[in-house]
Amino acid sequence: MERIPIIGCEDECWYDENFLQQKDASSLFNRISNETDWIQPQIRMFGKWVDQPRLLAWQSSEGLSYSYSGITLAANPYSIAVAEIAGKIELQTGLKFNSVLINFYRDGKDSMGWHADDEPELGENPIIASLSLGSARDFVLKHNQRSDLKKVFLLTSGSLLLMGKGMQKNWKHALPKRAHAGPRINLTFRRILVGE
Ligand SMILES: O=C(O)CCC(=O)C(=O)O
Repeated sequence: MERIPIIGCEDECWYDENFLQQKDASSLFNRISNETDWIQPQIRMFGKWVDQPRLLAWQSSEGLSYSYSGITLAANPYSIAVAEIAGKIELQTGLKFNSVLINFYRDGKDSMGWHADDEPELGENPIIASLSLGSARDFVLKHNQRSDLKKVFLLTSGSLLLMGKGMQKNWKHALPKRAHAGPRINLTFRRILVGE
């Protein structure tokens, strides 16, 4: 994969803009948007329950649930389309994942706030593979200690971003609102540790 140069974080992030061809990315977008049981659970923020500004789904090949921001997502099995793309990502990266968080951003008003994927069940240094489909959106990164280290990537349809070992420990990431954006699906493949 092509390595994204981020000063101070060279080993933490890789990006392959052309992981999928455009026609495959758009057919996968259609399959996943139709095959997925989307939910919009509320999360607890500053003591209040609020709607998350996007739809989502949690799927696991090993029946594993996922807890974050005060909620627990019960697992659905991988859909056929998700199982196929998981296999391709595992083959090309040499990594093994067992779960995926799928986010559906209906338009530019849907977003994801600043966070790190550092839940204990992902282990000390999780590696997360993030596949983007549909409308291109900015993905922003800021370093936890060095306020001068910030980065914006345009995640295009069919691209794969690999968030490597130090990424969740050293950086936060977000997907800000944008004035004009069409629908977008993002899949973040993760490995939940069970007895490892
Ligand atoms: O939609 C994206 O590209 C970001 C998703 C994300 O931050 C996450 O699933 O933790």
